[in-house]
Amino acid sequence: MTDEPVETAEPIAPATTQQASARFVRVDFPADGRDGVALVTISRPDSLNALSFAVVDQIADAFEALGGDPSCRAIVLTGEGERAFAAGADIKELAVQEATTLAREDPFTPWDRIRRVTRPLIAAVRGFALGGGCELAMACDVIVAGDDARFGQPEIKLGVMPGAGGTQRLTLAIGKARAMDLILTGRTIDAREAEAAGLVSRVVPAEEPLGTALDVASVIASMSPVAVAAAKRAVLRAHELPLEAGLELERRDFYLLFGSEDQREGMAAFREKRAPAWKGR
Ligand code: CO8
Repeated sequence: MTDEPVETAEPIAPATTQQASARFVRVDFPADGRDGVALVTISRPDSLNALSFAVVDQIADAFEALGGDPSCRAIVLTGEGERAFAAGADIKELAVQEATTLAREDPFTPWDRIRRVTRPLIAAVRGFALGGGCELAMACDVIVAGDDARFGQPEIKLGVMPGAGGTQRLTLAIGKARAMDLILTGRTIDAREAEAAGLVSRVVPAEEPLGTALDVASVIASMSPVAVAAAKRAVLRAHELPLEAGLELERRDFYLLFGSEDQREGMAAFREKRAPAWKGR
């Protein structure tokens, strides 16, 4: 796989770069009894899995394809190698961009596609999750971090700011005071500090995030897909809506789940002391 820096004096048009033909994202289905789980791997280890426009586009493509596959019930996202989940946007590509090109081409639209993924997304983070890499982890629903992970939004050191959700999601995750500290100084934090701040779901030994993330995905995949989709939607609304609107929508979806076969099956199985057989409807 070629992974050469893009060398051009011209601003790069998104999705039509020289990189667009290279594959930087792999999709696997772990063949170890983890039914319903897909693994998406960002594979640019020589660049610490830097997120060029093409890479983010390929991640969004992979998520959308898996979202259309009823046999996929949960998706794990990770970065190739031990050094990084993703060390941010591809600085070599970003460096040559111009405001007018960015405004015209709007190359961050794949991030909107990632936001709309209905399958649960579990990030398995080793090493660096910086800038766009931290934003990508935060776009996932659960973050499992190795104790070697480092999180941060160092864009300020490059004379810019987070651009793919960092100012919003980091603030929602860890609060204004801590988010301002990280975003305005560019300081990075380790996995333990990230866990204490509420940024990550679990911290595990350095070599274990992928296995743990696959286990988490496997548990989620064993639940009713209808209930999982509704629950994910409702939790995201806590971030997107004022409390009153969020509570109203949560209650409506809760009521609606009582129109599903899975609700009847789940509660019947509990009463009959057996495992539920989900129908996904
Ligand atoms: N972009 C491009 N290449 C990178 C990046 C990156 N973000 N990060 C690392 N690399 C490359 C290095 O250039 C180097 O390549 P080469 O061997 O060809 O010189 C290779 O990866 C290894 O990196 P280092 O030698 O620097 O490794 P170190 O262990 O010395 O340092 C660090 C690791 C601290 C992670 C360091 O590489 C670093 O600071 N990287 C940049 C981190 C950063 O600033 N990230 C934010 C980028 S801006 C951003 O994300 C904006 C978000 C906007 C929206 C998102 C759109 C996708």
